[in-house]
Amino acid sequence: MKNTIYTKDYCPYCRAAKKVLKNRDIEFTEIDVEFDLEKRQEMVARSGRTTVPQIFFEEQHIGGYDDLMAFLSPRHAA
Ligand SMILES: N[C@@H](CCC(=O)N[C@@H](CS)C(=O)NCC(=O)O)C(=O)O
Repeated sequence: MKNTIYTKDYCPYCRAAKKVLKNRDIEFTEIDVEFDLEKRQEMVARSGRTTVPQIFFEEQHIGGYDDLMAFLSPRHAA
């Protein structure tokens, strides 16, 4: 499974999102867009958003940290 998280180094939401994914043994590829304009443009094109993190499970856009928590919550799974 190719999951992707677009991040910036200084971003606390990115660190929190990565911690949640790791705690749940969800593998991911991290793409740091802080100084990579091409990858940042890719993130905006895929997500329609300019904030980080932006998280994808395969091609499904999950969103940012708040969206990830909602997506992984038991209520969502029920
Ligand atoms: N509610 C959003 C908050 C995301 C957010 O505020 N990210 C900040 C960095 S921590 C951001 O992207 N700010 C604009 C920027 O750094 O370009 C989430 O849960 O992901």
